[in-house]
Amino acid sequence: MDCLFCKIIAGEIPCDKVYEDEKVFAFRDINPQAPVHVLLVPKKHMRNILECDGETAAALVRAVGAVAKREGLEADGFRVISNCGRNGCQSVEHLHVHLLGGAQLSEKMS
Ligand code: DGP
Repeated sequence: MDCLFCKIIAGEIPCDKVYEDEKVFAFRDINPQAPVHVLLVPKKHMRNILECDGETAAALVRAVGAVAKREGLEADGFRVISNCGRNGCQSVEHLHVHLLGGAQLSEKMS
């Protein structure tokens, strides 16, 4: 399968990895939109949130918490986004969660 994030998880494409557990892999976004911008992806390929099972969703949420604490975002907060499909502007078809923080973010989300 020709999937960019599968290749990053497999180590075939370099990344700035920040976290890994049995189900989740996390690395810094190549085009950061905030001082902290981490992408969390399930190791198992799935296209988007519509294909996500409960176990993977739980693992992603746990990993978001772990990375947010590790990155020092606990006190001031952060934002979690998962773009889905064309209208959601999803550009990589491997489910990913953006974790953004480290500064005051815009009130606008659209
Ligand atoms: P989205 O637009 O929600 O599909 O977000 C995809 C994100 O992936 C986008 O913010 C940029 C990031 N990205 C794309 N290619 C690479 C890459 O090769 N390495 C890293 N670290 N991030 C990438």
